[in-house]
Amino acid sequence: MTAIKALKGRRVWDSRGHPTVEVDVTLENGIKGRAIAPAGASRGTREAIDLRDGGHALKGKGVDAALANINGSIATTLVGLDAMDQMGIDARLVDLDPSPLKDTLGGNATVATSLAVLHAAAANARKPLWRHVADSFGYAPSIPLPEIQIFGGGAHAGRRVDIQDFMIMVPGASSFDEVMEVTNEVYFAAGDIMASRGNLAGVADEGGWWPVFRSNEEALETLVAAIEKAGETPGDRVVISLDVAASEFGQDGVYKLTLEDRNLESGALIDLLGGWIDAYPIVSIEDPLGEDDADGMIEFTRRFGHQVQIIGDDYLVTNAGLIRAAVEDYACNCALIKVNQVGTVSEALSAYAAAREAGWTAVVSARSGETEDTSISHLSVGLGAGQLKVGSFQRSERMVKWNECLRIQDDPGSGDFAAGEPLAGTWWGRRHQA
Ligand code: 2PG
Ligand code: MG
Repeated sequence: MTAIKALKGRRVWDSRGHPTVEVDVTLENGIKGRAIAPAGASRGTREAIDLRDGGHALKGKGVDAALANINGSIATTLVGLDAMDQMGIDARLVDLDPSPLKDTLGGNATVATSLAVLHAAAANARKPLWRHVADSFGYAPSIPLPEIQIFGGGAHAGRRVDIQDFMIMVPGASSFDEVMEVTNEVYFAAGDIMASRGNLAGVADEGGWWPVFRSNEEALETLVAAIEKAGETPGDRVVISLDVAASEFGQDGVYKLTLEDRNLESGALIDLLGGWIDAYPIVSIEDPLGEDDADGMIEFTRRFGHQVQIIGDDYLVTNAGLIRAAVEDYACNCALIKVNQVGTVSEALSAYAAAREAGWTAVVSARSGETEDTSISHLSVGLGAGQLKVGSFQRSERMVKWNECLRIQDDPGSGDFAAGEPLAGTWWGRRHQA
């Protein structure tokens, strides 16, 4: 037993310049752990809330109430408890705020606390975080296959295109370094193409190029051109992954494509995405339909689940119960894991376990509002999750997480690079790994 001696929350600032909360945990022996809460922009309605102060100051995003909870009831409850008992710590946080969305304490307060305790416990065990996670929760570590954004969109780019993330994956790479190298080539090739067409307009929230396109499909065409310009054959070593984030532009089974000025019913959106799967080397699609469109998700997965990875983000919100229901329905075949969606490490681990028990793949993911915190790089390695999504290939709150993976892979025992293994169940896996 190593007791928590003190817990302190402070206000720091995220990659969008908004306030967020950081927690320092100090153990009785002086060892410390620290974590920062990230923040989403395209948030599921069933995810833990970020407690914000509202009002005019700081665009309503002040975190005084969340900090008061950390420095008040959370500190009072956790001081004296064993930091090595993550499940016990998280259970106390849940006791303190049993509301489904953590609207009393705030998911931002609980996630920073829970992760800071995990960091302190790892330091106390004299282990890097990834190894502490692997050892404590019984997983075999591996270096993840990244999903890296080339163009932003949706809520991360002033809704300039409807689709939120146009990403690449490099499952044909033989190392994480090779993924970084290929991504650099494709990312800058995409920028060069946009510059030459006179439509380069900066970067979006996660560092991907700001999308000046006339249609969603023009983004896909440009992405294919960028892969080719980088000297690659699309669909070979490099493939495409999309986060449609459909809840952002659809409700009650009707989807409004603003850029193309048309409304699509669920079935028509499924057909449109299916056409893209046929025409482009797409291997993974996240939230193809809205969080309220279970029938659409089930139909989409029935039609395309044997070809592509179908990720639930807003649809599952890192919630073990929702994942089990979606497994039952076959409404997707992969879970996105964002600790702050559910609010504690233990609950995120339950969600991860539920996905794995079903034979699903999983992607550990950042939020669009991020910081220098690298916890998720360690979680993806320590859980052997196989995949990691942190945004693009620019801006330090993104690069710090890719760079951390490069450091972790030099640690003995951090496992092999997952490469294309997580995509074994897709068309890519069947073509390349037979
Ligand atoms: C997502 C995330 C990250 P946000 O939808 O997967 O891209 O976005 O953090 O805004 O929810
Ligand atoms: Mg998403």
